[in-house]
Amino acid sequence: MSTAARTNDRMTTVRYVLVAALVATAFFVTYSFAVANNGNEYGSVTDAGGGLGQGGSGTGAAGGAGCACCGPTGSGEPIEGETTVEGDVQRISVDASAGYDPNVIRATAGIPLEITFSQGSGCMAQVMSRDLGFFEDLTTGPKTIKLPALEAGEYGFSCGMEMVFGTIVVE
Ligand SMILES: [Cu+2]
Repeated sequence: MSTAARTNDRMTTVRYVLVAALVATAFFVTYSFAVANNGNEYGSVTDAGGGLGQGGSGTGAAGGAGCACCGPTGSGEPIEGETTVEGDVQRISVDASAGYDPNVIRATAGIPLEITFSQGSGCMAQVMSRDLGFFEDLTTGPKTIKLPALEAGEYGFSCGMEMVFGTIVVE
């Protein structure tokens, strides 16, 4: 091999090494970007969880944990309760500290209904009903939901994330 050829060889090797280094760098930078972006995406998902939190709870993680600890009353085992008619209104109190107690509210048709939900947190931070059109935050204390006289039927309610349910049976 001549000196010139050997130099050429070395140049080629150097070129390969440079290209390899460039490729590696490019790959690494892309990878870092991807990881960073992924991080952001997870951030957004968490934010969305917080947003849903208006339908759920403050943070997604806490909400999930809260729901898991809603306990046996959260599993839907029926606990019946009956309203008390006082004058021209019927009332009932529901303990929303760990699932709903009662979770089956028996009410009378044709009499306005007031349901007082106790303070709730985590999974039980909000109470809502699509059937009756209410959504209340229970984190600051008990809330009384005033409903008009209802027709006979079954009306559902649930926690803000719709994981723990209750029923109002109007007869
Ligand atoms: Cu919930």
